[in-house]
Amino acid sequence: MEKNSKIFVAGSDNFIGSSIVRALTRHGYTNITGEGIKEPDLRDKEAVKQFFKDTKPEYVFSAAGEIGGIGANQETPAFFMLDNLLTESHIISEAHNSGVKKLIYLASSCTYPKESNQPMKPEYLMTGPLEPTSEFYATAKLTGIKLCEAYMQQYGDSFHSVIPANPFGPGDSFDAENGHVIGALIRKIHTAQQSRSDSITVWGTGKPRRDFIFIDDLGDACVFAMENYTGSSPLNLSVGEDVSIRDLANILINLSGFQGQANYDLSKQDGMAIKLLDGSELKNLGWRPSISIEDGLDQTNKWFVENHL
Ligand code: GFB
Repeated sequence: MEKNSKIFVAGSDNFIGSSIVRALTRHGYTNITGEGIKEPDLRDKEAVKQFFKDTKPEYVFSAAGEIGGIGANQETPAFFMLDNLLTESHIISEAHNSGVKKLIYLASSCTYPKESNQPMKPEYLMTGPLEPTSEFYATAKLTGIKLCEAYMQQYGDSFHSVIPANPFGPGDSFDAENGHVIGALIRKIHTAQQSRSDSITVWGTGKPRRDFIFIDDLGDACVFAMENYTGSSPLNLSVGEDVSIRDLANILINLSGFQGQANYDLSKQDGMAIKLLDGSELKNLGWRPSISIEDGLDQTNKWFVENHL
């Protein structure tokens, strides 16, 4: 990819897509097309077709599709599944039809089986049933991985999938009901502080372990994958470290100075017991994160205080 190559980030307005746009800019790429309001309605096949015909991007990141936390995935599974199926199939097929040189498809760690061995390696995909709380979204994301492989097999297209760890950071959703755990807990802690409540509610047992990646490191890793990855199986984008939800809640409580306690709501689902991605291939290729998870959580908490309170 040259610094003036024409690049399309599908989903440039969302949490992950916007981090890819920022990373491209940091790395000196100057020719990003279809950004923000110039992006076509990705659920509309004809609009996507016309966009590719008109703009002819050379490189594409497919980061579109609705995302949400464990609660939102259970509330609106059809919405998540359909939005992701439509957007990814339109982007990937039109990227092929217009002769895109390389495409990076953003999948999700929930594509791994519920009872997967840990840390999770790409060869474990499709070796067992999915986690029920996210199986519909995960099925759409698995389809995207397989669609890239199918184009690679049938036409020799350079369409590659990446599987990110759970992203967090400034710009995330901080919705207490629909966001992912870090955004939701930061919101709950500050709401409790404001209302002088002495506790917050954390869903589930606190025992699940998750592998988190700071959003700007994820954007950077996506650009790195576009520049360096040529493999046919998905590439995990992970630092390769996990933390329990209980420890995470305690870190966030300490960061905010909240004096109350965490109560665990056992009527809420835990989801997968552990999701830890094997990050060795990314490391062997030479990628390193720029920030520790602790510093990333501190930045995220500060960003929330400055932008949402
Ligand atoms: O972040 P989260 O929704 O993602 O939840 P998943 C992670 C863990 O935190 C789960 C617990 O064990 C939750 O039960 N948790 C505790 C909370 N309190 C809260 C809270 O207030 N809000 C939330 N959201 N969680 C999602 C999938 O699963 O991961 C998506 O549903 C996607 O499809 C995403 O793949 C990356 O890792 O459990």
